[in-house]
Amino acid sequence: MQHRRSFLKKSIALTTALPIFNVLKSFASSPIKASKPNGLIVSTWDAGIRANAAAWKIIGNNGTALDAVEAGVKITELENNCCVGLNGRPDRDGFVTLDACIMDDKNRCGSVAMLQKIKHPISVARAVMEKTPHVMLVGDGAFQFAIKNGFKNEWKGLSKDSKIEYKKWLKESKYKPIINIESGKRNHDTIGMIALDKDNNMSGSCTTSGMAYKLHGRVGDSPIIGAGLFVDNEVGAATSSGVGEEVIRIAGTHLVVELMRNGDSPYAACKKAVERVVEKSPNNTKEMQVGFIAINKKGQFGAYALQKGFQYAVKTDTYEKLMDSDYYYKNQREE
Ligand code: SD4
Repeated sequence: MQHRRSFLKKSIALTTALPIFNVLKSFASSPIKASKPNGLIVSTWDAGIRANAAAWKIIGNNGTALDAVEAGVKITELENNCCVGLNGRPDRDGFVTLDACIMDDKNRCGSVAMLQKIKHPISVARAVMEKTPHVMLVGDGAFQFAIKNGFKNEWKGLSKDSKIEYKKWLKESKYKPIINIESGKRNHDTIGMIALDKDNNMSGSCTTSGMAYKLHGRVGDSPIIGAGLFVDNEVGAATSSGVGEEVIRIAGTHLVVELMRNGDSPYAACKKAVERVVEKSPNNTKEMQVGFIAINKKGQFGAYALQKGFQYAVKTDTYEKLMDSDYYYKNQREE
């Protein structure tokens, strides 16, 4: 596994090799004047670096964005430090329940929610898309479908780290999502990835164990097309991370794509979607994180979040970098 510091060194080296990127502030959107990249992958959080590398093996070899976004996030579904798959944190009753979805350039989409015991929910979501007339399967139905389609029950109980964290949590049993989920050495519990391949087609994927210690049965934004992920091959693609309820409320990624359709850059569209969260939420948005990332058909990318700390990983044929997203609550977080 690549250490973040060594990656950052590498990205500085890459930035130096590409003068046009030197003028970028780390949270800026992609450069308007840069020529269109020959393939582009953007994904949420620092785990995105490793996921992008796996996805690039496909796009770099003229593969499809669809294959790339599945292969990329499968890497994250196996990691222990990212809490996305079966190593993730449980709900309040001790069950690890997984949500995932995928969408391609032909408006096809597939999704699973509250799926248990399966290592690669993203691949089950793809099977829903490709093998059924439906978009979404949930719970035991999703599990039975997975088993019938060759997936294995690979549940071996809570991971060592999840067990320790869960025991600690049980002492107070308070549901209080932590901004950027920076608890201990394991952080985040979601990866969203959006990609443009060399044939100029886009796809996206999103997979998560959901908010830690949620109510049993709770489903977040990540498996919901138009909330956690949306792709329109004529326009662009977007995915989200953070408190899913806030993203669902505004149909977040559909909003981002529609804003891009109306002429906004990926950065501007993500920013407006975050502002919409603040405007519409009945909750205190100062106490939570929501972040969006987006790409468009011109190969530009952008991101915006409620709070400091939202990161996203970008990969093209000549460029790779972990970016700090711009964010809404500047004064509040910097005080
Ligand atoms: C959810 N959006 O289940 C996910 C959680 C997340 O980083 O993104 N965590 O609401």
